[in-house]
Amino acid sequence: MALLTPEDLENINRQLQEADSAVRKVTGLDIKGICKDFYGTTPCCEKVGIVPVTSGNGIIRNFSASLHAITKYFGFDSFVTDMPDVSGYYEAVKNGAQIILMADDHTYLAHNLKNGKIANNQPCTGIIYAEIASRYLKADSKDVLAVGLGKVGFPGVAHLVNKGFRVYGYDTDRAILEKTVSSLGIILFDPKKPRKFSIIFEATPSANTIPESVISDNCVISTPGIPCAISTEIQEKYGVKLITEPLGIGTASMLYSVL
Ligand code: NAI
Ligand code: PYL
Ligand code: MG
Repeated sequence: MALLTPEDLENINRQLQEADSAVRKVTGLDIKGICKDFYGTTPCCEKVGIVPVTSGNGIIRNFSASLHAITKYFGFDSFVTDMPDVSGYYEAVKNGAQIILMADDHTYLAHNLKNGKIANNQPCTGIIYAEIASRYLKADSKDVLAVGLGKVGFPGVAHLVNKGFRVYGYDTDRAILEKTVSSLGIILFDPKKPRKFSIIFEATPSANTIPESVISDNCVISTPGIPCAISTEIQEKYGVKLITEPLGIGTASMLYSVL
């Protein structure tokens, strides 16, 4: 998994507020409203224990503090444990956590100890960014371009197909592209035969993956991918409504999915 850097997470509250404002402009709802409507759940004083994990590449500076700020932004009572790992897990439970948030280098989970529900950040992120894109109020059709069909992108594309959207998919990995086309019945997008889209969903670890040839004026690009799929210049040139944020939207999706 591509790992976040402390720099990705700086000013997380400002990044969340900007993303929330963009989501409201695109869909008419804020992130909370989307999650509540999509999952049919509402937080009700669940206490969230955030447990730092030292395995693999170790603790990422700003990661736990960002989760603390994110959970508070979405109205949860939360705390970061003093200890990491097993001791931290024990501390979280002993201090009344109902939901555990913790991540190693491969899996970031939310586990509700009361109802047993558990969520993985990758599908939860792909699905919520796809859901936001699918609610674009000014979309000119139900055609979507999806770039990046991996652990985040594939669940998001599956969600769009289930919602009746016509997905044109692209991935630089030919095997992944062909597997997705055959398993989800999406249309293989050929970059040599571009066309414009008003809805674009991107989930890759590469920069500048969306060519100008597919960007229509005032389109929405919903992308959890880090670094960003388009440059600021392109965003301004086409008036792109960009939905992107490094951790909070995906975390909200996880939390609402385990309530
Ligand atoms: P992955 O490696 O499973 O999938 C990425 C896919 O993108 C691969 O299939 C790869 O072949 C494809 N790809 C790479 N460069 C490409 C290009 N230039 N054009 C087209 N396809 C390209 O990675 P995963 O786990 O799906 O994560 C994707 C991105 O989302 C990563 O940058 C990750 O850091 C980020 N992420 C962001 C989150 C958020 O909340 N903002 C949450 C989780 C992941
Ligand atoms: C969940 C993020 C989104 C993108 N990449 C994922 C990532 O960076 N995962 C690693 C998270 C490691 C956290 C570390 C800590 O500080 O507890 N174990
Ligand atoms: Mg996010």
